[in-house]
Amino acid sequence: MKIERIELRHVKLVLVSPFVTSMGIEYDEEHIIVRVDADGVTGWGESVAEGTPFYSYETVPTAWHILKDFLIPSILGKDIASVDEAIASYAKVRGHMMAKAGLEAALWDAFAKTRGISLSQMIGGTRKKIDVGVSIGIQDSMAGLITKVEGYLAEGYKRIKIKIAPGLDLQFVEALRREFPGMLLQVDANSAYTLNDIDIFKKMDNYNLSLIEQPLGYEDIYDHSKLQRELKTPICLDESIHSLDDTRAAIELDSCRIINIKPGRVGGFTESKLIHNYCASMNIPVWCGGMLESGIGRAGNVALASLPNFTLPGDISASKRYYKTDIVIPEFVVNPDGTMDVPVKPGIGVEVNMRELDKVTVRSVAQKI
Ligand code: OSB
Ligand code: MG
Repeated sequence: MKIERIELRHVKLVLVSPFVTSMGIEYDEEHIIVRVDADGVTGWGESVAEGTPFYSYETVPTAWHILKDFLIPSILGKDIASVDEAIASYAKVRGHMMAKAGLEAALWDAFAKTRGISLSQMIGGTRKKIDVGVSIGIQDSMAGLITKVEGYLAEGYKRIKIKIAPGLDLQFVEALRREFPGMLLQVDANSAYTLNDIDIFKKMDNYNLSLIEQPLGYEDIYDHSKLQRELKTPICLDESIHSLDDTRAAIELDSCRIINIKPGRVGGFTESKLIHNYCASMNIPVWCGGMLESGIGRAGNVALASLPNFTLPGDISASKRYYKTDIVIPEFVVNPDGTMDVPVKPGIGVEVNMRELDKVTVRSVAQKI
């Protein structure tokens, strides 16, 4: 596949409601949309680096720089036979997983379209529908949180995840458990605690949570092993896992018993699959995390979550849970039974809504041969 042109678009999408976490408050989401034109097909990807370096050190400007000055020049004009070949040509770039994942996603889409198969098929997916959950930011009031959860359960979502932060934790878990005794419930701390907070987690251990996501340091693997030892509830790592090697360290140290795979955080679908396969061999369930993606990134997450060891519902929600209008047609919807259909058309399986994409584009740059 001859790589003829690659375009980057810095997009800014306004969230339907602000998203509050231990990292701060987000009103809109800035990402980079990557477009690759090759052999008469167009591939689309989304780099989930955000406007701020609070979840990850990467930001839109750092990812833009790495894409424009290193990753794109390494493949532009080349005739590439596989995604692996593209990855090999920029392998010497260290880190910058979100930048890499955006480009890799566009290449996967282009290759799948060339072969006339869906992205799910292309990466080894086996499911036609995936189970989905929803990630709820920190709410102002308990009543407000309960109303939100009721609404999402009524829409079919199979599990609820709430964000927690010191002082905004046990009371929410306690109230939700009282109100919804049987629902699948999990919490995400985004690294807001230390081992000094162990008593909070020992108390949380009594509420039958499916998992506790990333309670400790954002690069930590060792302290999580000390915490996991004291808990029945599985710890799930998000921020700390950037590769298969991190995954192996975390599983071998028993730092977590579940892994959240975000293709953006680990450099793309290729590394995601390696992590998925390793976890399957170790009986470690995985689920697909989210970064408030537009429909382009969401399509990739849906395809990834169709792999067999994605046995827990992902942070993959309907387009309308995030944005008034998505940039793909059709938008992603949740079925009444809490599943989402895996697109069957070639590549990402949805059309890019160019009018809407133009509206949310802040700046763009294209390189061609
Ligand atoms: O920690 O999983 C996270 C969103 C942005 C950054 C980090 C996280 C999240 C979410 C939202 O939890 C998941 C989604 O619905 O996209
Ligand atoms: Mg998380």
